[in-house]
Amino acid sequence: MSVHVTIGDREYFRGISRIPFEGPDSDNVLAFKYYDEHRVVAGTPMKDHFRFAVAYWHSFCGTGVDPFGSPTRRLPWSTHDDPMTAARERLDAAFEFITKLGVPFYCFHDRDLAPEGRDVEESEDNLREMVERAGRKQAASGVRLLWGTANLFSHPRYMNGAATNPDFRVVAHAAAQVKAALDATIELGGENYVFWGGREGYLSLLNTDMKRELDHLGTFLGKVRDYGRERSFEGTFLIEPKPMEPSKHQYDYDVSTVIAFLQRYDLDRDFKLNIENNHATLAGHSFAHEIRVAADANLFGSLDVNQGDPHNGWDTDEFLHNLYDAVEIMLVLLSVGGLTTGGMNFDAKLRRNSTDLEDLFIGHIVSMDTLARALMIADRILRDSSYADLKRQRYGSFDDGRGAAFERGEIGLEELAELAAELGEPEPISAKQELFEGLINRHLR
Ligand code: XUL
Ligand code: CO
Repeated sequence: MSVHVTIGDREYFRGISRIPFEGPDSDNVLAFKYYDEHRVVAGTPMKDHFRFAVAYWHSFCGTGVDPFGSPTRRLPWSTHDDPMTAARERLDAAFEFITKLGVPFYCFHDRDLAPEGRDVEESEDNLREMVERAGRKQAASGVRLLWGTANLFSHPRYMNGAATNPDFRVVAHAAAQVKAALDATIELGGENYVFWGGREGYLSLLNTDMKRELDHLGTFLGKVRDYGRERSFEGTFLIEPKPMEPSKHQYDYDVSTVIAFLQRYDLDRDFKLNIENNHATLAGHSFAHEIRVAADANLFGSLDVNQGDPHNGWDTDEFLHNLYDAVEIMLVLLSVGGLTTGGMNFDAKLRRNSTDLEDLFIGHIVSMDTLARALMIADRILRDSSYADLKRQRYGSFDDGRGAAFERGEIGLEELAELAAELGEPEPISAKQELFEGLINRHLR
């Protein structure tokens, strides 16, 4: 990737240049210790294993504001009162950051890139101008768009939902916004288009016709798919599950719920899953579990990499730094064949009291190094240890004979029942969980 890009008149991250790879012994906080984009692991360069993407919203719009307090971070690219001037400066800062970090992709909501106007027309004009500028930045830098999405949750009109809103006029507004955001994604060569159902859910069943709302969502997504395919969008449509927040009960609760929804509304040929770690843990699952569920249904698409805090129950969107979790994720990813059109988007934000500009680099570097190190560990576990064999052996009784016939669906219930008597009481076979856990720990270096 070329580092020589036009970054506007101003340099926002002064004193920081392209982040180098210096290896595990480096003490330089602004260098990669494990992420070496060209290093080949399991036959693929690291860069292609991860397809890392910077999240526009947290990284360039996040001020540290929370329900209890004002912004803590002054963003030098967001000082202008005119929202379009601020948007142009934000784009300069974003491309300066992304190229200095050296990641291949970015992701945005329409409203991160361009401010909402007074009406639909002005909003679309704003977005068109910013898309045109972003296109020039992409061409100059080689940075690509992993996915675009529409913010259908911030504006008060969406307080009762967007595509699931009981008011048809709001559904039409949501359609206008999705159409413009999908046009923008197509224009910028986006490889995917994401739906996170921000307020698609409900607060009280007393005033909610759930069946009707879900039918509307199914119809809406089908129409978006038809529009995109007619305009030769070949990328993947993705749904990002989350169990709660901001709605009490979100319709896209978890991966299994979304799979059933996609199948029910005949969307499973065009839509896949964008899975986020902190959303998985809020649903009571692990990230690895959710990836596996999606992959087993051939519906695994992309990842929002972050992590929650194990001691509380909301979406803290921390930069992923838990090496043990990362190893589990990479074990699953390697065994399901990795990412295709998807990538790893850092849907993560700095803590409110991390206020230096360099912290944004440090958060990303730590996460990229964690995942890169986990990739090498997972690769070693799969290649040099008994892990895969031990797991396979647990199912050995289905490899031949009548177990294999059962797997092929050739043994009916009566015959199965007769076999129980014939085979006698089975000797217990240990699941060896502690052995598996120890085996993973031995390779954590
Ligand atoms: C919210 C969330 C979103 C989506 C995109 O929890 O994860 O940022 O990733 O709308
Ligand atoms: Co997300």
